[in-house]
Amino acid sequence: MLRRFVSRKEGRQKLKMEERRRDYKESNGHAALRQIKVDRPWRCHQAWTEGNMRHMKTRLELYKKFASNVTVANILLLGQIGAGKSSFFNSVNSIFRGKITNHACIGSFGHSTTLKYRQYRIGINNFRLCDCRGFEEDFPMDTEELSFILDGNVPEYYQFNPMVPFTNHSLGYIKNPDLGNKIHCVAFVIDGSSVDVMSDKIRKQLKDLQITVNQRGLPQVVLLTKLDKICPDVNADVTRTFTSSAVCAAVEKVADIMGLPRVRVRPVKNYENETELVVGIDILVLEALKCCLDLVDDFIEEKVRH
Ligand SMILES: Nc1nc2c(ncn2[C@@H]2O[C@H](COP(=O)(O)OP(=O)(O)OP(=O)(O)O)[C@@H](O)[C@H]2O)c(=O)[nH]1
Ligand SMILES: [Mg+2]
Repeated sequence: MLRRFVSRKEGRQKLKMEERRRDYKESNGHAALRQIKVDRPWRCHQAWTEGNMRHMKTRLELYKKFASNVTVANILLLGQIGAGKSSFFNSVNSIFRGKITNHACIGSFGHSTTLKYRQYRIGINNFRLCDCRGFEEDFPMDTEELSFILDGNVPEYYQFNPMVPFTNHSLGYIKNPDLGNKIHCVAFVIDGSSVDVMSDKIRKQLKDLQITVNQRGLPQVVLLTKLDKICPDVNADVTRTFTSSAVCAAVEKVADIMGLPRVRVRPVKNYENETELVVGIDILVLEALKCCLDLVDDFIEEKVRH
């Protein structure tokens, strides 16, 4: 009975999404799919060479935290279901392992694919990508639950239940986490191809979560995924990301929605259909990761000083 109810509801949601997409396309003359190539890149970026990619990778491998009680930087991936949070971890992991890996379960199943809280450490690197369940229109993420995650009270492998959020009575509650257990940077993961059809409910959820993040003074980044779906040119070759007006427009729109400077919106293409690593994809992912780690440094420095 519940299954039937849920699937009818999902069907309605899908229809609503399709309607919004259609309306948008009609009113914009397929603007989202039309690519106007700009002559000059709209943002300075790393050269798309293998040597440069290797250099970036090495620098991140050498990344170290300096505060005594913080040895590993914790970056939380937060976003709507299917935005590409787990795929981002898989992409980073693939780059550092030197081959395509699918360690984290990914997919589009109507509800969140990620059901457990995971703190993935990539190799022996000094950073962790913390992956959690995605929120939905009708199953928002509880802001109290987010507070516990940010403050380091939630144990790894905690099983999310949208009906029963985490509390200080939940199994495994970590009582006195130190700075090393807390989140040091939040990366909002947003599906670039759905920015134009983002519902008011999802916008409101993002804003509500952002308030909780802001209360802790935590730095924020947006990982704008699925660039290949925004622009056919980028789909053909990711090195066209910074000359794509469609990607530029999506970055501006998301910066506006989130109230963040444009530079905090990092376009990425996750590994999803590739069988081999691609230098361009690596560079976008590594640039995004570096941006997060630079912000972690500033945050921890500030925390240690006060
Ligand atoms: N084309 C394309 N597909 C992507 C990209 N990133 C992720 N995907 C696909 O999007 C779907 C959802 O990706 P996930 O990584 O599972 O998304 P998630 O945010 O972890 O989702 P939940 O765990 O359900 O909250 C998968 O089918 C991925 O292959 C991307 O950059 N481009
Ligand atoms: Mg996931």
